[in-house]
Amino acid sequence: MKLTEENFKIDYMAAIHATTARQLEDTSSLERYNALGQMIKDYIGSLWANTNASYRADGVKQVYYFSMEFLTGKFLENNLHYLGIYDVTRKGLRALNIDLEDLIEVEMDQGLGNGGLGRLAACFLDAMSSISIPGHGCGIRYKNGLFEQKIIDGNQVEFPDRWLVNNNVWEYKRPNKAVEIRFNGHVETYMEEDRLCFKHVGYDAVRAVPYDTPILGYENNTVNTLRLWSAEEIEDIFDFEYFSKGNYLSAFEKKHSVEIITQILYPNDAYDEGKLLRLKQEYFFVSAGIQSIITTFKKLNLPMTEFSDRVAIHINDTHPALAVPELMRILVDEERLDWDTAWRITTNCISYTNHTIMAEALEKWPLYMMKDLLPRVTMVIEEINRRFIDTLKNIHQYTDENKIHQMAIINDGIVKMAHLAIVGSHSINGVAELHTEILKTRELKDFHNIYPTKFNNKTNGIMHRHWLLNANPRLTDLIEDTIGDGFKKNPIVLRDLLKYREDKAFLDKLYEIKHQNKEDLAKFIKDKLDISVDPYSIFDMQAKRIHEYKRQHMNILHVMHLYNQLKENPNLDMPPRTFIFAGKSAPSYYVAKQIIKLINTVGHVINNDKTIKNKLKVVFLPNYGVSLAGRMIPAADVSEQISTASKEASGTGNMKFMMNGAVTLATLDGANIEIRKEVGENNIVIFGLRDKDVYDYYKNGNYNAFEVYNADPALKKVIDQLINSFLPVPKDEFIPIVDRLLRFNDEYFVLKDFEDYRDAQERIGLYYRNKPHWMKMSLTNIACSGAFSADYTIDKYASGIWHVNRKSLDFKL
Ligand code: 4GP
Repeated sequence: MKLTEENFKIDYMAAIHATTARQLEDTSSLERYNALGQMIKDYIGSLWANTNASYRADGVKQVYYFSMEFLTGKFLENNLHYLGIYDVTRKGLRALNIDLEDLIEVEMDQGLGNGGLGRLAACFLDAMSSISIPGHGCGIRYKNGLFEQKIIDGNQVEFPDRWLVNNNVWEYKRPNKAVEIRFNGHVETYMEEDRLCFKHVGYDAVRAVPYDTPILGYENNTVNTLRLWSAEEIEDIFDFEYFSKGNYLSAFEKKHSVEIITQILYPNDAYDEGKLLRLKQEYFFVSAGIQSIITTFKKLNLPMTEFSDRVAIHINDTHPALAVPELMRILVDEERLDWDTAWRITTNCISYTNHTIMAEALEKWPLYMMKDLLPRVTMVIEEINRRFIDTLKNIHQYTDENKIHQMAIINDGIVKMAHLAIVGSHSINGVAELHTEILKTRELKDFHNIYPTKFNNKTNGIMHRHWLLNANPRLTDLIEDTIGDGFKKNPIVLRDLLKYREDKAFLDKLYEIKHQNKEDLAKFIKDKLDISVDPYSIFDMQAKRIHEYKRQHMNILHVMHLYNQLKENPNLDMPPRTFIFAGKSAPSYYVAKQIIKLINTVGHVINNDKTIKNKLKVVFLPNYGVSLAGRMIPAADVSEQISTASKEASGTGNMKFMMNGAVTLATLDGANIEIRKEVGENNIVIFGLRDKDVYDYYKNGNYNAFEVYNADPALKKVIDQLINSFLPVPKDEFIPIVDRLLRFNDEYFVLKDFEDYRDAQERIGLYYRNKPHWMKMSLTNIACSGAFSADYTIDKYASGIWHVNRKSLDFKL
């Protein structure tokens, strides 16, 4: 949009007065931020209205991306860039003596997600808008996002994330679009014109109220919607009888029991099986979302049979899998379609992405619980299951009762959400080539046998405009000066940078930018943690949720090994290294929390040891989230992607780091494999077991962790140091970690891969010391990262799964 500095100032002063009723000089940073947000939201308003009007006028097919998590982070900076008014805003504010950077800092992260899956959903929303796909998000407006992590005495301590405390300037509450969600009660049957009908009675009703946030496309006037649902009482009253008697707690009891549905986001990675509240949350937002989609569809005045021509519903992992029976319920009970027609529409609409093969993440619900909470929906699932088993027997001629039992949606009193999602959708995709292969040939093999064409791969992607343009303005400027700004809309053209591989002047500039970013991060670390790190050292980073399969403990054990070497020989010729960790552990995942404690304890020892001459430092940056990632990633030299092969479905941090010029140190797992294909094997450092080795060990049971431990003195030494008073903690503190590695035979092959990892780290050191060589590797990573833009991923979802068209043609891949 066009905006002059003068007009900006006029609009901004009006917004200050309207939102604060104060003079500018009397306002706080928060008020100034809110005024700016309000003003930008006003600018967006007409674009948003126009986008929706044109979708409706043309009756285009629209995508609804259902996700329990949307980790969107902040909006202000992005919205300014996308409207093309970042510079004028900055200048206009400067003229009023305000720093835009300060206002950007004030915004709180919208952290409504745990990690990869939630962040991916946010990147996908951006990409849908930016490549002009009519596509919206549907989720839950949790009052508290993922907990805030503080490190106290080396331990993770969780605090509530009150992201709404200052009001959320970007959302619109739309009470007129509220819908009713029904829980509990029972089902009555009756006949109507020869048709057996079902009625849900005696239920408890809850009001689902939508809050809409605009999702802007990049300079294309498209504004899609992220609709998050909040639970309220149907009639917002409290019990007056209790109140008059002074029993205030009871007076509000019902209100609280309803509001609790959207109070908190469940931390995952240690999935609490059978948590009723979680099931309530899942049905709550799925039912609300589908009801609102149906209302929108009905405005087109088309027969219900055309529903799947106009609507695609995507379920982000199994959490929204109740979309299958809920859509069936509405089509059959309320729209009076016959079962087969309803089933055709439902399966044509719904598609499903699997994000992990970790057993603990596979959702299962006790049948009795589901029946109690969702009596009619459970009947629908039972019918889907009955028909599915029929198909297995009659169409696929299955006679093996055992196999049928295993594949059933319901067996042994348990409802399996992955099976429901697979049976009820037309597309099932994995998120990287290897992951999809593993789904097809191992984890979901039986389903792949009967539905070979449903399975497909869509390798994840990232929002390059966020992770490059917003996070790394220095690098962005250099790229723009060198190859023009085409990469902003078409990131594959970053490949043009490959021409500069031998250009010393260019590589020097690249080095200088990385160094400045490292200086900035070093300052941040000093301010935050009072640890001095050397910006000339290798910044080696592992930033992601803490999990044994991601093997942060292998990383810190290697750091201990380097420390041991330095203690033996303080003059050891080794490039100085700073190991930087960040990530949250699920509060109930004990070993993961011990890993955090271990990193901090080792850090404490190393960082305070003067004898090693600052050659080694360890930093754990607390409260990893979108904003912190934006500070860290541009400063990374090395990106640690060291999961046990086969366990990391894709990873997306790996893509963000490479885009900012870090060299990946990786196992052949998830999207690391595709990264290697893009950059070539000389520009990535690979080590460790392959997925096949891992499966062979599991199958043959011939791995013996003790043998590996006994055979490698350096490894034995660091493991022993966990429990021999080397670390300043009680001797039994880290026994759970050692037990997992030895007594329980090292499920994730940390010991097995240790030696190879050590060698790989040595190679990293050698390459880094050869500066021109290193900068070429770094440049190659940046140049090849465009392929991982979510714009391309979404383009493939649109054509291959959703069958939707781009609404405008102003963007070409
Ligand atoms: C994550 C996977 O662990 C990660 O490999 C992948 O990149 C990401 O999804 C997006 O596809 N899974 C989750 C989860 O976040 O909660 O299962």
